Amino acid sequence: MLRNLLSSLLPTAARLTGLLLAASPALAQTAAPTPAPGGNPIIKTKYTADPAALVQGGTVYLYTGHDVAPAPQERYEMHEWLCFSSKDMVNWTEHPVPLKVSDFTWAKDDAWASQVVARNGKFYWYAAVEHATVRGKAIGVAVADNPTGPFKDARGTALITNDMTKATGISWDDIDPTVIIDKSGQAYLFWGNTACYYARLKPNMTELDGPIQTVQGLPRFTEAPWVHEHGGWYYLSYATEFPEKIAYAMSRRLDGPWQYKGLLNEIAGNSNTNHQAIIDFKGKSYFIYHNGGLNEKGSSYRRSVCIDYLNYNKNGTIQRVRMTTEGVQAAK
Ligand code: FUB
Repeated sequence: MLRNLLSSLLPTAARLTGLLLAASPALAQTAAPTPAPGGNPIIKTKYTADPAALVQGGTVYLYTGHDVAPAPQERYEMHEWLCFSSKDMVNWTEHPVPLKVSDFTWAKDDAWASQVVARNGKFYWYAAVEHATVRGKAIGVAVADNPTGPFKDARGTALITNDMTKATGISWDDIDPTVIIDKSGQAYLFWGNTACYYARLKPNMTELDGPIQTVQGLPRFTEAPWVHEHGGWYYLSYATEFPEKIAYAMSRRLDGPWQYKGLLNEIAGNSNTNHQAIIDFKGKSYFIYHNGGLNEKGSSYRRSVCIDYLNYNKNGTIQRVRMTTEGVQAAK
């Protein structure tokens, strides 16, 4: 009797829900199923670009840019950076927006590529933006007591402005910062477009400690340097040519000389940029990058972060990355 009553009511309830969803797109959005975790791209709810990752104990923090250009707009629109964390590289939790261009009062727009590094219990976020008064791109540094922020401008001025670098005549050569601290505690900032620059940082992480130099030995360097250490080698990976592939060089010292080793990753599908972060976590190595593959509107200006495995050879060289739809398995 009760079963009969329920089954006679069910079609009515389903119709009613359908009518309500059609009448209210907002309700339809709320009712949409949460995409299952796993597979590439890893973030399925918004467009993410220019990944940088930081390992802190058993947690990986992923920092990304946020593409918000509406389709079919074919130019970047990026006003803030995003932060996600995971304990297994598959299940990601999004945190409240930790840093926006407007947190740098001297900046105009363009929340381009960035990286967060930890030192002495603080977290320093180096980020590329368009400067409001000095022509061209610039690099700022924000600081927080926690990897998820909130971050605040650590200087009140840009750390790098376009008038400080002279190797190219372009106004966007001061982008894509990456920072590494060597075993002696010396921090180095690398960055660039067309020319790859580097400089030492003071222990306070917010001031240069010496001249800006240009890295030699990186053929067809476009942008997106990422410097990491593994097994006693330093690796400088970077975007090469355009549309971009990822290449890399190795050295025993951060001052070089760097020895070019070839390509790591091919063109990332329908994205003309290809921006990588490389980390070790729970015994495996990961290549984190972006493509334009989230949905039919994905493109060079609506990008999405993906993760695949990175494998080293015995002599320290790195095997080509295999970009996959399946992505990585949960790390244990
Ligand atoms: O996201 C804007 C720019 O596109 C980045 O700074 C570059 O690395 C490229 O990914």
